[in-house]
Amino acid sequence: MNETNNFMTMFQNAMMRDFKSMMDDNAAPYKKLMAYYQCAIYEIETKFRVLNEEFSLAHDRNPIENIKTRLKSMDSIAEKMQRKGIAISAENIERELNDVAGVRVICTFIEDIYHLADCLLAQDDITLIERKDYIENPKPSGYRSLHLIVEVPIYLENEKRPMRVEVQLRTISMNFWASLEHQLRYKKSIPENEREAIASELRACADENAELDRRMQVVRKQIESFQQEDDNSSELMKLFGIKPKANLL
Ligand code: 0O2
Repeated sequence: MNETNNFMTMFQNAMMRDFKSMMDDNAAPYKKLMAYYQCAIYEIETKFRVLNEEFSLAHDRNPIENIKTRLKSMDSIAEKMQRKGIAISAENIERELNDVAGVRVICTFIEDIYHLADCLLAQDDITLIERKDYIENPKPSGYRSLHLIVEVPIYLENEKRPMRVEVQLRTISMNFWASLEHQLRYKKSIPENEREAIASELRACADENAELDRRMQVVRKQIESFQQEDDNSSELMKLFGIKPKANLL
């Protein structure tokens, strides 16, 4: 009896070892690929942080409110590959999907979005794969953002590897809107007529948001034009050696 038990334990242990090594063997290419995508995210995020820093020195304000990054989950990757009817393998994921690595840049003003996008695309290690301007051409849902699929090289021990990253640039109000609309998409329990009413209200909100973004940009320009006069006068004061009055605040 004892001999049988020992044999069973040895058999189970061997099975477990085989299963684990099979999982490790199969998981290794995915883990590696996901690590590469994570590195690509670091590269793109750093590029935006550098641009933000430089811009804030030159213009005394930050064009970027926030940067969010995400790696697509294995579940979402599997679901998308199935939807597209493509067999799941590390090579196919890399060839077929553009949005495994995602960087979302939340900007203060619409002009900042286009300026940052131009600055990124002007960098000589960035290749533009696709550009979708949902600000100029909003989706029927009301969704607005500028999407760029770019390729950025990552430098590994023995190789330079181009990796694709989806960059979404949007204003604070576009982001606020998209988060709320995203909830509507994934709440399956909402009855169809309610869903349509909410979607229609969201479309109206998206238009109002767009108008607000436009007006806020005009106000910023007005304020900046006065700022310019302030800067010019302080330059003149410096030139003539006039000391500014102490700021009492
Ligand atoms: P997640 O979890 O946000 O990543 P493709 O990805 O190219 O096969 P598509 O639709 O051509 O599919 O891509 P597109 O239009 O560039 O949009 C991809 C992403 O943009 C979506 O990712 C969303 O993040 C966002 N998006 C696009 N349209 C809408 C919209 O109407 N509402 C909201 N809230 N977000 C939108 P995923 O894959 O949906 O998921």
